[in-house]
Amino acid sequence: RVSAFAPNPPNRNVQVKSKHVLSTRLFATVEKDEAAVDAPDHMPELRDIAPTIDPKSSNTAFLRYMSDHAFSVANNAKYWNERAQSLLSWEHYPFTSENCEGVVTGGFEYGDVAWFSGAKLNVCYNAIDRHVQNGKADQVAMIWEGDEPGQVLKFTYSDMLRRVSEIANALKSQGVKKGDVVTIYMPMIPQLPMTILACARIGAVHSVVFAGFSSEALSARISASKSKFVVTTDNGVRGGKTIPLKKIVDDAIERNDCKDIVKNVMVFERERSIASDAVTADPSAMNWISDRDVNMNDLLPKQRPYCTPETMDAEDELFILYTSGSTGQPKGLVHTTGGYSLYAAHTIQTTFDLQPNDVFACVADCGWITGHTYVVYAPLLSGSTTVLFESTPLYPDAGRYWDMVERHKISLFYTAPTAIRSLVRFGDDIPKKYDLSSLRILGSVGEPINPAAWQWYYETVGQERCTVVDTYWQTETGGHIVTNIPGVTPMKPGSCTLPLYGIDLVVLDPMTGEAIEGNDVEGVLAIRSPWPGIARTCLGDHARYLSTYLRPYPGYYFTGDAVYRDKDGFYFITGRVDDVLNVSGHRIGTAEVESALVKHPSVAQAAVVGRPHPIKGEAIIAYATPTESNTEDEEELVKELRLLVRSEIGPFASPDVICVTPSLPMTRSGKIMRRVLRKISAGEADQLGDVSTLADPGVVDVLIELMEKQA
Ligand code: 6R9
Repeated sequence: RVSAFAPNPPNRNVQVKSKHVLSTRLFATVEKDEAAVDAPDHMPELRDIAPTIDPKSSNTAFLRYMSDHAFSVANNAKYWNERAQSLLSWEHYPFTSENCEGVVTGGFEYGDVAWFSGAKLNVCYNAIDRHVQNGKADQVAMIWEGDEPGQVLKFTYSDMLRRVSEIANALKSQGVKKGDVVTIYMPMIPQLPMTILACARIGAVHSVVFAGFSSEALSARISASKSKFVVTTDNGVRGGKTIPLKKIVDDAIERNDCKDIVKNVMVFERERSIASDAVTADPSAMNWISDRDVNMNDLLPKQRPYCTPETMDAEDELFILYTSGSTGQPKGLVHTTGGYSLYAAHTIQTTFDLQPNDVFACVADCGWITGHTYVVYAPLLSGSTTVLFESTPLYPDAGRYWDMVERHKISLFYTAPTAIRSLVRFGDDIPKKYDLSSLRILGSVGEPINPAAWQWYYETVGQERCTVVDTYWQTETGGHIVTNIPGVTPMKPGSCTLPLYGIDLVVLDPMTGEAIEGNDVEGVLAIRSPWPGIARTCLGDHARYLSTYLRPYPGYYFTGDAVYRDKDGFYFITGRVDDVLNVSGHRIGTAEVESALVKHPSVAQAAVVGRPHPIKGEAIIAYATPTESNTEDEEELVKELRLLVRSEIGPFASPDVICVTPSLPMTRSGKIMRRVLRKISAGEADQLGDVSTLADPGVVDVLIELMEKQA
């Protein structure tokens, strides 16, 4: 059993001093027979383990949270106006504490939200220069932990200023201008965050593509963003394996219309970038295309190590990040300069109680939003020390994280439940071998954390001394939106607990779209009013932005997640309601995998569903029906399909099971009944429910038999 009220470090963060307006909404109790309301069926254990919270016994910090939260929601513009002035340095800030009119304009009707428009700042200046100017020139800004343990580089804030400036000037020398999109396809070497910041410095819009994506996926993202510039490395190294990134970039540019789009590929040599004594790689080994490719390691020594930061409007685009949705096409979400950076700084300081002397290790890859916000922007905007981790939790063994915690005296550690689950298997002795006394707060992100993983994280890693923060958010939200706050709000295992300041969270009835009041209720999760970190549009497709997020429930931002609000008002995310899977904390659209499968000439139709997986959260189960003319051997076909998914999306999207079937469960109107496939995949064929609308009910038995063979 875990205690809900483990000792929390006091939060020294100063929130807006508000009049104490007590929110009653959180504890509005509903008169209902408690036993009559079931927990979401796939999370029964959570209800079991989650203790009841008696509001009367709540500490003052918690009561203060409630009043601050209520204040921040009721006075949205005023609240963020204060945060903006205290957390960022603006070149020009047209609002005053007395007058915050215009701090936020637009809304959810047209999706024309703008924060602080007219205000000017540079995010890179805020992440580096101001710390150099304020006495932190020699403080370590970034610790790089390479793939091999002990392969460490440290960069002070003044090192960062020089390095980022050199890269910024190198980008300029290649013709990159304010507003240009720069695609970054790089491994987790120091030059990755530095290139991100260099783009921000000169006002270029970065589009980081996770280096696990295939050449086709990279190509689609370059093409969609019309990105003339690509920055990459010769190779990436992870878990001892070398990945030829430049070669993948070369292949990507051969695909779609990228040959006409990409003018310039800037290549870092990984070895030369991390070791000053490394020898120059042989250009012929890198398939050098002389009128297109530029060697960054040759270019950098020629650059002046100072570059003047570009003045940007708060609403200028800062970056694009592609994420999966319910169609085959990934969405390029656009984040803007002022709102995003404010939200990054605000959330890390609130959720992680981040202090300047903290060593913050978020072990996510910079190719995902978690890496953007909590490896790069948030810790550096806050003037602390960030850790950049190139390897995996299991390389060279399952003690890698804890070894790193000990060596770097990491105080705040942030990972995903899937990584925790993969380590639990190796037992308690491994973390116990290391000195973990530097740890203060442990974070979880990406998917709901199951009780067993939570307990292990809290007891074995955190030694019942550290707060575990379960941070719920999305690529679209820019930063945390629902999480407990150390020393302020209580932990509840499996629950991301309560909304952060400024987030007006609602549970909607999925059918009527009405907000559901009271507690012990289920519905879909939505937000009532804009916050600074919200993505502003989908690149080149605002209609898609509206139809995905703002039109499904008019007046609200729709997260796509289902939620249960328990009797204490605490939130439990119960899974996505769209066709998006969460595999090892990675968002994968079933439609993306399906469109990859049907590219095979022998496949007539494909359907992809998720099924619970003990480590990955969800496993990908694919069903494919062969064309009538297909003569291919089944085993061969499955092999080819697997390769196809790897080459269309990336190895991380490779299905766990590919089942070749003569037919799929279709309704008479020709729709695939995924509900049926999900149940069969999960081995719950006895709970199929109503299948009377199936065109051919006989298909069910065929599929059950096929699935049993797979197991
Ligand atoms: C940050 C990130 C977003 C989706 C989101 C939800 C799931 C993230 C969670 C969580 C339960 C948490 N999710 N954090 N579910 N508890 N603490 O992961 O962004 O890749 O865009 O995924 O991940 O389903 O909608 P992204």
